[in-house]
Amino acid sequence: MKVYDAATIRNVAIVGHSGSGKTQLASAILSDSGMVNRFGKVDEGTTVTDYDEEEIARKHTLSASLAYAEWNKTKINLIDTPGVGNFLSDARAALHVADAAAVVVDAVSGPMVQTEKVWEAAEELGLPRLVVLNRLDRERASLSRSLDALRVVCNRTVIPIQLPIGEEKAFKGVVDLVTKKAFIFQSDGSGKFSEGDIPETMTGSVAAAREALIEMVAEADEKLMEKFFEAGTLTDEELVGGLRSATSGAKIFPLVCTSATLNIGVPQLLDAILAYLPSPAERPLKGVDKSGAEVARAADEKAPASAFVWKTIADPFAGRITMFRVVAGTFKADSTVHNRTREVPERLGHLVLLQGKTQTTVPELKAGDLGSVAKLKDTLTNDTIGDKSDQTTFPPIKFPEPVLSYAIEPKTRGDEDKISTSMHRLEEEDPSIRYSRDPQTKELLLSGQGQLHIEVTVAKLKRRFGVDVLLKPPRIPYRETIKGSTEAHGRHKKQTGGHGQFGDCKIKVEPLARGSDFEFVDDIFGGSIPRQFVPAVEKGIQDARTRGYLAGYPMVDFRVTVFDGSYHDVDSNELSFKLAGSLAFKDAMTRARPTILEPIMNVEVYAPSDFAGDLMGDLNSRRGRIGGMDTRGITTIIKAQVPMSEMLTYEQHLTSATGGRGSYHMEYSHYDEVPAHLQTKIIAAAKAERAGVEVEEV
Ligand SMILES: Nc1nc2c(ncn2[C@@H]2O[C@H](COP(=O)(O)OP(=O)(O)OP(=O)(O)O)[C@@H](O)[C@H]2O)c(=O)[nH]1
Ligand SMILES: [Mg+2]
Repeated sequence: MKVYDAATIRNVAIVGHSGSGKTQLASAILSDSGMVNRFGKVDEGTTVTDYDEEEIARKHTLSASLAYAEWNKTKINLIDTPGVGNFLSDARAALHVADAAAVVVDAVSGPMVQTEKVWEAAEELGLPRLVVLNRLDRERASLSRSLDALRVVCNRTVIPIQLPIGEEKAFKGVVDLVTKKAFIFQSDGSGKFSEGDIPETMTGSVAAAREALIEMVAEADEKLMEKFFEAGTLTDEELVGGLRSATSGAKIFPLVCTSATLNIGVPQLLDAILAYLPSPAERPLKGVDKSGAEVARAADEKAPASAFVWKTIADPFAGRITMFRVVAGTFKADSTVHNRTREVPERLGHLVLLQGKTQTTVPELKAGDLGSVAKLKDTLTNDTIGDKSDQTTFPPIKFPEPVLSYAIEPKTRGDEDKISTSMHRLEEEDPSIRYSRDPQTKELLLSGQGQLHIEVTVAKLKRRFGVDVLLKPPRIPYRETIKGSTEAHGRHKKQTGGHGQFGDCKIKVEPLARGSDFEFVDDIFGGSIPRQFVPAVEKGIQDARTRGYLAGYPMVDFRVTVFDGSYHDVDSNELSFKLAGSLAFKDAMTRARPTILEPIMNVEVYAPSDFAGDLMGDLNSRRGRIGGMDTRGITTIIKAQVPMSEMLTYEQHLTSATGGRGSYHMEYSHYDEVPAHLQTKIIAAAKAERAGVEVEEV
């Protein structure tokens, strides 16, 4: 494989809602550019970018993967990303290292909830975007309806640069509005096409669409606007130049038309990527220098080397595979680099390009390219590696906090250690999961973005690391807090015979604002509790609060002030004051009006408008608070806040209620008090669960 310089590279993240055809599109691109001999199909499990067994079995991309195509002497790096909500963090990570996004949209459903999410993520990064309107061969596919919705959901400046020839089953090619050429494709999926004149029936619509495109391009640039007013139109040259700079500047979002399964429109998409999207040479990346000042790093291959790690794969055989973008300089195989984030040296072995899972070694990688390396020792996702003289680091990708936890249990006794080491490897690969141990029940907890995310993680654990675990029902991370203030007293005394124990403290407890967690204030004057024992009081209270009071959930959002106490010269020790602290906490809880908090989620539901009434009724019955409703074309968007405990079965409900045409996105919002009648149930359940599990000490 050739080594490319920045000007002959394009880095494109393929993003969009699940099922819009991203993976199939990547497959068509690889086939049309001659990178593979066989046109892989998602439905047959033969695509390059969905190579993982889990992806093949589920027919969904679950992890971002890399591929590259050579087109007109330019290397197009593609990152195929997941569209399923649970896995969207990988799409966000990909956008961080891409210079542009291809936002794939299903021409039947139009933009959906994850389309909007990835659009927002690209917007935050200021990324240029092409909209790929795919699945135009399907029944009820529509450019005009999709465009109406896209203009509301995404941006007013989404503008077709092509029109489809033929509708639904008869979709057979595209008209390029810039060159006014028509491309008619063979129906065998070979991607072969013939060039011809615009079909007569389309001359009117093509002229109108071209006019709209010219106006939009003129509007994006003052000089062009003047020319447009003078001449009433733009020359072809002005149109191409204007479209390129407006697209690169993320002012205009050109739309192209495809069918990824029939392989229609794909070569024209590649032409558009080359013509209108920027190369890395045109997009310096923002980093920070040693002093924390922002710096822009241009893709200069002669500069000191610097690369950003955006993804890590935990392979039990090949070890860690580290995927990075060379931001500046040149990386050479078999060399030593410096990890700037951790300040440790790293030895690079083979540098590889990934075509799905297939690795090709290259002697070097230049600025602007995406590459990988195996078996790095200390480097993880979000690190910066490079020349030791280079002080730049790049801002980390923010991964979402887990929203749901399941208890897991090894199927084979004694597998705990194996679970722990394997889970740490998987955490390196996927920073949106968390593995921990429940302080109350001592159960192993696996936390992630949703049920599917957890199931996939458990499947990976089994397949890659040979550890089989049992998934228990999801747990809601309830919290406890107090609503009242009170003073309380705790005294631990054991002075019968031998060396005694004596600890005694008085505390005040008071509620704090939501999200403040816990504060401890030492307000002891005059030595009523000797200095060295105050931390023991705090420790006793800390231990007690993590065990909760009502139902065993950690108590948060309150302050404890220790203001008095007494001690015994001989019998007082740390343990006694710890126990006194714990007793004072329990005493306080009898009067501080403890209550249970539950996590509330921000939920956005997208569905065809006919379903809006039913879906709102359902959200209400889930104790949801509807925050707003919006109609965008044929789609209604409902925003609501719903307790997490009511959302566990939502996925199944939405699918069956809308025949699979609805989608939703959910993320953690805040904690709120659980209604009293439900608290009773939670307390009873906690009691039942604990009976026989653990008897509290003290
Ligand atoms: N009729 C038709 N089907 C398509 C087209 N593109 C993709 N499909 C089918 O749609 C389904 C989903 O395609 P994928 O490429 O896996 O979609 P994706 O966007 O990668 O989905 P995720 O990986 O879940 O985000 C598969 O069954 C494809 O065969 C198309 O242009 N026309
Ligand atoms: Mg996919």
